[in-house]
Amino acid sequence: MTAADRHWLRETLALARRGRALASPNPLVGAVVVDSAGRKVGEGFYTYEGRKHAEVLALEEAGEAARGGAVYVSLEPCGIHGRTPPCVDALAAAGVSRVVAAARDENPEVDGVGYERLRACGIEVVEADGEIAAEARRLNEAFFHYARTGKPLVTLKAAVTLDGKIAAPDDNTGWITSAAARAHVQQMRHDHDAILTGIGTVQADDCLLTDRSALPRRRPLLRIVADSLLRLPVDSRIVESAAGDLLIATTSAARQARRRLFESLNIPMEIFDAPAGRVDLSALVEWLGTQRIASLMIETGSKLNWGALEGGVVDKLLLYYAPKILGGLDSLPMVGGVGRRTRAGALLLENLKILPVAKDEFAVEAYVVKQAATVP
Ligand code: AOF
Ligand code: ZN
Repeated sequence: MTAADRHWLRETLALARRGRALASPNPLVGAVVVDSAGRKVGEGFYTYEGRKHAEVLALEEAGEAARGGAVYVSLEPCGIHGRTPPCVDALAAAGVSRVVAAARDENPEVDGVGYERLRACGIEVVEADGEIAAEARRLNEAFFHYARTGKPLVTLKAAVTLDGKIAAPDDNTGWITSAAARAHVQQMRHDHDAILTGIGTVQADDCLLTDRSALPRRRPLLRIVADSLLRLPVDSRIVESAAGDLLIATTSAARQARRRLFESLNIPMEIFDAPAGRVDLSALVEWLGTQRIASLMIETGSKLNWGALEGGVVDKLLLYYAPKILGGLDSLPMVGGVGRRTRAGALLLENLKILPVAKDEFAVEAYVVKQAATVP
């Protein structure tokens, strides 16, 4: 790969990002066509409603100028018939001589097929590696996870003090982290299809859980409250602001009268029964996959954080740390419940990354090591 290749690939990544919240449950993809003289003659990015893949949009813009040129794309071009004909056919028909791609398509239906078919057509294929490949992979990590498992990628987000506390015993108003960290969280909500909290958090915080990034999105952020007994107050802000974007995950133990009340408010409920009257989070996550939800973030309290981690549904953590210490045995830890009783039994994390947020603030991103021990 040349410096020019890297430059154009970076541009495809920027283009792909223009599809944020507009492409799911399909991938974020950007493409650039460069003619044989090294000039950009076409570009495109994917949106689900627009249907046409990024490569096709870029080729359409380039027209005849694509002949003999190169196509840069943030994701391996598809070699299959889906909602559209295969992009490899469009690339071959356009007479492109070279394709440079930032990441393989880990969608099992597609993986590797695109490159193979392009090479079979006599087109030179260059696969990126290093930083750019990692960034491109990361851009579609939820899509890849969803394509592989049929389930959304689940990210647990929390804002904590340096000693891991999320709430003080005597007041629960205001925020732990700064405005900069909260702006990050809004961007994160924007990148997700759904968000989950628990009834306890709604009762304590009267949270809204909306995407307030002010950026466009194809589907509203689906707000989900896990509420086994349907105790959700009808005058809570989350219920009052519901506009087809609120779902209650409940159990069959909830009273009929409460169920009828939410039915009369047109708020959908789904039953996911687990032992001890709890909401079955694994079943919820699986069901969300059938609803074409590719990413779920969890923003909740100690109890549900534990339930989600112990239940093995969390794939990834994003922890925002504030330069504060609360201390005390009465303040709430990020993860409550009974916890693991031995150090050897601790939940393990890997691939940690520290993300700078503001002066004296950072976030830690980490992936949950899937262990047999998390399966009850
Ligand atoms: C996209 N946009 O720009 C590219 C994709 O039939 P579809 O449209 O649902 O897409 C089938 C697959 O094509 C998709 O899952 C992905 O693996 C691959 N490439 N998809 O939506 C694009 N280049
Ligand atoms: Zn395609």
